[in-house]
Amino acid sequence: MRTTMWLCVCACALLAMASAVQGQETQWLQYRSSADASRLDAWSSSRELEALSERPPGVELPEFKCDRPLFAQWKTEMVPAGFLWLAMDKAKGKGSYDLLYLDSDCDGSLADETAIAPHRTDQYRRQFGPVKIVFPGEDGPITYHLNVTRYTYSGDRAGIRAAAGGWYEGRVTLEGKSLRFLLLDFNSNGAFNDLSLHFSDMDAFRLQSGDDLLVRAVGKYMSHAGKLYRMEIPRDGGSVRFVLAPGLPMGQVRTPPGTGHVAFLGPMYHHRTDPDENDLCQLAAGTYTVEYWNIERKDAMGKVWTMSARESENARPIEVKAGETVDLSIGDGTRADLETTKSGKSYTFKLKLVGTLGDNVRIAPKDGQSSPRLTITSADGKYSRPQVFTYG
Ligand SMILES: [Ca+2]
Ligand SMILES: [Ca+2]
Repeated sequence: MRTTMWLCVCACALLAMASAVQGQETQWLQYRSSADASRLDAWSSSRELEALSERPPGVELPEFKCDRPLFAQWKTEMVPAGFLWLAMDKAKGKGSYDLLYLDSDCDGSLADETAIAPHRTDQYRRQFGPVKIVFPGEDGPITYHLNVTRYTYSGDRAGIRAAAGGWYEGRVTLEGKSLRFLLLDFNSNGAFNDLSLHFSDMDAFRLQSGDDLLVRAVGKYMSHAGKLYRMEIPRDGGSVRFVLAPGLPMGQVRTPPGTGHVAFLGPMYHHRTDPDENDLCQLAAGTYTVEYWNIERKDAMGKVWTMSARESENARPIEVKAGETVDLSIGDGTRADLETTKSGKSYTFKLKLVGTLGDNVRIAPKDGQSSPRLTITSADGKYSRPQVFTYG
């Protein structure tokens, strides 16, 4: 009996050691928060909230000091309603909106909340946070923080933005190596495992070993050092588990000659790679958008030009099927769209390069800047003047 027990204990210990070496066990992360989360390693993409002037019906409200408080919904799937209410008031009853109420206990009421003053104020902004929110969770309450900004620029440009103020970090073990891991609620919706075809609606992680830094969107999988791992992250983001995933169905993408670097983004994984000598990229079967690409070509004078596109929200997805090759339609076929608007006596010309996937393309000489030119000539030819476009 005693021998059997010892054998069991030894077997368990060996199993634990083996999984620790491979990093395939659940690895716990520590939660952090900051008003400056977006300025630290823990960046996120802030969300514009629609500011409403009408009082939301059925919501208990505090006593406001101003006549026209503002209201907004912050969308989060971490509460059954799918959003939390926030309101903005004016401490002196007039002037700027400088008090924030946020439904921090997720009970649907703002009447039980304490008014929060901004931690930073400048000519254009009132910055609040990090505001602590406690989400209800199946295994107990979940702490999260949100940073809220009220901005007022000149003219009509005023609004409310919300950005994640909390993130997770810790040391994780992968293939026996200890690495620094940061998990970011990039789309600022309270959850940490959002998968998407677009940057605007995904979460992200950073994996660092010395100078070797991997910054990627969260996916069902992760590509690291030539291997694919299944990546398990719970909705509330408290842990991560990497499981080696050999044998995933793979397809390939053929890129045009001269493609230097290409990045694919999708729910499967976020993969940055260089095509091989046959212009092919190996990719797990799935749907992706091309998050980045660049192509170098020489013109007739021998000058090298780079064409590239990055994070194009309108880019059409591509489908990679197991065992098949899909041709990537980038570079050739890019068209120039010239948009003209008239305001009073002046005209504004906007030049946009649109790729065949709908991506925003940029062309520049490899060794410097060059702006496109537009020459405007009158019908009788008496007026002719070249103009240079500026970026921005
Ligand atoms: Ca409340
Ligand atoms: Ca998220």
